[in-house]
Order: sequence, then structure tokens, then C-alpha cells
Amino acid sequence: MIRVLEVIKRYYFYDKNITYEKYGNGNINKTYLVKKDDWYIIQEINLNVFKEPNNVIYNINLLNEYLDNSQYCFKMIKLIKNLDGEYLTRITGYNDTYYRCYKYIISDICEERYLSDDMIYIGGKVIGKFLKTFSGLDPNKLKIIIPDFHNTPKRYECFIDAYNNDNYFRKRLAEKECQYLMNNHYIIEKVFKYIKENKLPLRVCHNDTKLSNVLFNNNTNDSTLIDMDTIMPGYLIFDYADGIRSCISNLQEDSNDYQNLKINIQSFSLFTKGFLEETKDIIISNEVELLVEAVKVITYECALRFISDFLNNDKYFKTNYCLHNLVRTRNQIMLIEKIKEKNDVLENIVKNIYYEIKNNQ
Ligand code: ADP
Ligand code: GN1
Ligand code: MG
Repeated sequence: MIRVLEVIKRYYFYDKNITYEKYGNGNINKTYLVKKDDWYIIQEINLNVFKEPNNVIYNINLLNEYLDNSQYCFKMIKLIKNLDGEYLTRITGYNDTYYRCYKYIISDICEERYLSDDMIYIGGKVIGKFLKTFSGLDPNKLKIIIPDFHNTPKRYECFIDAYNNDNYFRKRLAEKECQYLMNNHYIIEKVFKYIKENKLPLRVCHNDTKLSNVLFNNNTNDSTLIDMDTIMPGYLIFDYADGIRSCISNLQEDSNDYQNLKINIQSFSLFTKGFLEETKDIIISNEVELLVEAVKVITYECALRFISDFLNNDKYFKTNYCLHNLVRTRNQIMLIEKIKEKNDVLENIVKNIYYEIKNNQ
């Protein structure tokens, strides 16, 4: 925490009455809320995850520059420079640490993170609008921040390695879940066949579109997409899918009450409607065809990532207790099962919404 004060001193808003506290429930970076007359967010970048913080800043600024010269009105967070005119503040010491700063954005979200129907619809629109806004920007101009981020077959290989090595003797606690994931590998086949055959366009994607990364404010244009660390070339279907994954369950992603997990079809419809209304002019039929498949893939991928981290002794995601990543895995496995049960219903909803939107054009 002492380092945070050192960081704050490097910004124009510092004075001796300033206060700061830990903030937010992101799984990766350390976030602090800084309060003076105005509020600010200071974040320590997780160097274990983001090996090249300069590349993260490069991508965020590239998108902001593109946006400034485009016809679209889209709200993205803007970085604040420190007193040396830099976007990254480096604190040297036994371990160097990197920080960045944003203005605090006031939003409608409450403590329990309850999402109303309106928010879910707007969430779909914000993520869809992001994809549309940057559809004219060549994704190859972006730096690759985390290679193979949504390469689920690679994630599967890492899981199998962690399982076989069992370096931390945790496999015995997760045998049932590991077997489930091995038996369900087929979930990813169709989507990755299309990717291998180049049937999906590479786009500028956000890649981390769970709805806690949207700050809601009444309508689409006033809501802000945050957590831009994983902006990279990617596939539209995964940005859709992770948004859906995060809003169709009645439970938080790490709830231990997963036996009572249910999915909300109304939330699925609302998010899909918002998303397709915004992407209708850019989305291609192969992408529409794979939307529901992608929801299963991304949920399966999350389960793989959580269990791999559990087997590797929790080095990646923040955890609050020993079985946290295992509970997250069980929760995602239950979500996969519920999505499978309703697969045909969900496919029909996507088809109907898409054709309705296209026919009204
Ligand atoms: P992580 O990579 O750890 O998820 P995020 O960038 O998503 O980090 O930030 C964590 C949380 O902090 C967010 O979910 C949000 O609640 C809050 N947050 C981050 N940036 C801002 C901001 N500029 N204004 C308001 N809240 C913010
Ligand atoms: C992480 O940073 P956060 O909490 O928004 C993770 C996502 C996972 C998500 C699961 C860079 O997102 O990929 O889907 O946790 N981000 C990174 O909750 O790995
Ligand atoms: Mg986040």
C-alpha cells in the first residue's frame, strides 16, 4: 500500500489530504480508489499476466486515437499521464511494479452486482458497439498481449500437462472435475474447425467481456467498456460468448451454491438482441451460426483455466481461499450443463432475433 502513495504523488491531483483504498473485484490487477474532490482509479498491473505493460498501453492508445478520428461515439476509458508525461508509472525496488491511472467513472452498479434487464440489454449493445466501432481498424496493428488467449485447444493441453504433472498434489481433490473436462473436449470441435479453416474473420476484440467490465449509465452511449488489457486480434463470437456467460447465470461465477445454478433465458435474449442490433451490419453468417456454440466453448475454456490454475497452485487468478479455483470450476461445469440442456431453445432465440433484425432493416 505504501507504494500506492508513492504512485499518487506522481500525479497532478496529489495533495496531503488524499485518501485511497482497495477497490473492485477484478481477478487480475490490484485496483485502488483514490479520493480527493474528484475520484481516480490507480491500478497496479499484474506482471505475471501482462509481461509487457508497454504493449497494453500501446493498444489502448491505438484504439483511442482511432476513435478520435472516427464517426462513432463510443465511451472508452482514457489513461491519465503522470507528471513526467508518461502513461505508466514505474516504481523501482526489490521488484519493479507498474501502475496506471484513470478517472473514476460513476456508474449504476450496486454492491451486489445485480444486473437489471435493461443493463443486460445495454451490455449486449456496448460489446456489440465496440466490435462495430473498431471493425475498420486492422487487427494486425495491435500488439499480442497474451498469446493464445482464446486458443481453447492450447488451454486444454495446458490443463492436461497440469493434470499429468500434478506438482502440488491437488489432482486428488479435483478428479471428478478433471474427468468431466476430458470427456467434454468435443464441445470445442466445431468452433475450432471453423477457425482452422479460416471461416471466421479476425477482428479487433476486447477478449474479456464479462459484464463487470462494463460500467453502466442509463443508455449505451453513456456506458463505458473498461478493462482494455486484453484488446487483441480475436473472434467476435468469443466477445459475445463471454458477455453471455457472465449474465445468464443466477449465481456469481465463484458461488459455491452451484447445485442451484439456473440460467435465465430472458437474459440470454436481451443480451443477444442488444448485441445483434449493433453488429447486424458486420456480423457474417458463420459467426451467427456459432454464437451458441461459442458460449459453451468459452464457459468450457474458463473451467479449463480455473482448474489448471487450481492444479498449478493458484498462480494466475486472485483467490481468497484454497479451493476457490475449484469452486469456480464446478460452477462453470454446472453452467455448461445448463446451457447444453437448453441448447435448442437458445439456438432458436438467436435465429429468430437475427432474422427479425435483418427483416426490419
Ligand atoms: P481486473 O483486470 O483486475 O479485472 P479492471 O480493470 O476490470 O481490473 O478493474 C477492476 C474493477 O475496478 C472493475 O471491475 C471496476 O469495478 C473497477 N474499475 C476499474 N476502472 C474503473 C474506473 N475507471 N472507474 C470506476 N471503476 C473502475
Ligand atoms: C479475468 O480481469 P477480469 O477479472 O475482468 C480474466 C478473464 C476471465 C475472468 C473470469 C486477463 O477477468 O479472462 O474470463 O477473469 N482476465 C485475464 O472471471 O485473464
Ligand atoms: Mg475486470
